[in-house]
Amino acid sequence: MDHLRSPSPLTRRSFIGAGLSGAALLALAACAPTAPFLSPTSRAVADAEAARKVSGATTRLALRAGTGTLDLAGTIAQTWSYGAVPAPVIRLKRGDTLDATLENTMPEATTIHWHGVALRNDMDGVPGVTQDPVAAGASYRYTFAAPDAGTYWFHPHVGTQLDRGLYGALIVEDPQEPLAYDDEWVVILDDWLDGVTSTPPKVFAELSQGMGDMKGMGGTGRRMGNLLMESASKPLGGDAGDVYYPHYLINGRPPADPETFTSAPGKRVRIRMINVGADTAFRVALSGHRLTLTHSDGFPVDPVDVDSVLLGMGERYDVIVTLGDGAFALVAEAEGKGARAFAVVRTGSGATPPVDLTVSELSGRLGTADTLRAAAEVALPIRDPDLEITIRLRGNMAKYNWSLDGKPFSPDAPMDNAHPITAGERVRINFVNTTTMWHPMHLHGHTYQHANGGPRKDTSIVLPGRTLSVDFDANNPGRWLTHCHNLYHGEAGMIGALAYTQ
Ligand SMILES: [Cu+2]
Repeated sequence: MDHLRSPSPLTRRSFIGAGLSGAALLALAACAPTAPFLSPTSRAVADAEAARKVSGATTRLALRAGTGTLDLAGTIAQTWSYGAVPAPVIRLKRGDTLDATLENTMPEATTIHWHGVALRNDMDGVPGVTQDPVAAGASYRYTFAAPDAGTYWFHPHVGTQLDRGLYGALIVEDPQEPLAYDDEWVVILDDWLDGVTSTPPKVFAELSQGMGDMKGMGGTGRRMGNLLMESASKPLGGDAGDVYYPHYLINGRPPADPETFTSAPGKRVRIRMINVGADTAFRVALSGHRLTLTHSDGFPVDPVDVDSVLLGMGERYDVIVTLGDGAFALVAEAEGKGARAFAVVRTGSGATPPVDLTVSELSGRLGTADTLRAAAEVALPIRDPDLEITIRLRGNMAKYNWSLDGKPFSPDAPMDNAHPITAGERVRINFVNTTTMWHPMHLHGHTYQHANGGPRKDTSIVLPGRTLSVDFDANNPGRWLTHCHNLYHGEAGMIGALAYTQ
């Protein structure tokens, strides 16, 4: 019955090892994939999607990515967008399915990443990891259930496309919304240069040359070409950014042509803030008002009253504000860069505030993730981690060699340095920032919780020289990136992966 015997691993190993020394054999074994990863199209991914509680409702829409223009108060910028900048807000209810067909009329391949959504892995929009890139002229259908209410957004995950006009808000409403408010505004913050002073690929090429020892930490907003030589921020622990932007936008509009939000005195408004910038943190305040911070990256927190809120790239905060009577400045300071985005809130008569209005709330109590606690209903049950992954943020401006653990991401072999995780585990990630710059670290497919009862989030500022520990439950099988959401740091290689084992 010899023909029924399984091939012996020993026999196979001795065949491979023929002629190799014991040490070489060990090295080979160390390189072999000991833990094959689940594929995005595996049964486990489909099963996880089937287990999601769905409402049965489906929202169908088309997103046409193409070339176009953006009118910046008379400056016409050539750019790429989903038709408008930002794209029209996509709204679902929790449990609804989104069925979005992307039509790519741009001159290069693209994808859409649904930032923050714990969705099925094969819809996560990461080329070479969860799908093939959508070629110029091709289409792709994204279909997934949105399991959690909250403020999310979408953008390409290809090259430097995010620093053009390719972004929009994805709002997942709670059918049993516990918050009481009269109105809701989406405030999208962006740093803009595309088609004005440069293009994102050119900026990345310049950055990639490295800045030598030229980069200082003294002042604010000194530039050289498209690069920022000085951009200091206290809450960001030093250097605030790398890129000079001629415009900062709220909902696609510069301060010279601001959006005006109208309402009435005494109304309670929920403001959903989203930082879609590539290289800019924003400090947001509404003149004459305090803000009650209620949600971080879509998930509720114990409400905290603040004067202003700091958002790194990719972060979202929801606030509730009770409006006064008059005209007010909604300002988003480009943190450490000496410029701002601006909009107007009007509930009555009065002169429109000037763009350069001194807004005292900007220097008041600042809401940041480390001041927040997860609301009880979304706090993770207390549990010791089964697995602890330490990720060291590395690199510097001189060489522009940003990486995780000194292993720059390889698009050709994206799983080479992936951290294996197993479904059901409580996983702790320690982001250790060994650099002299802050980094907004993002995890795909999960909403972790900051250690010691902190907020639920998917994108978190990690300050220079500091460590941020976050916990999550491995309950969404697949292959997931974790990366710096400074677009140019990511493009330089500051991307890693966590992958579920089979
Ligand atoms: Cu970074």
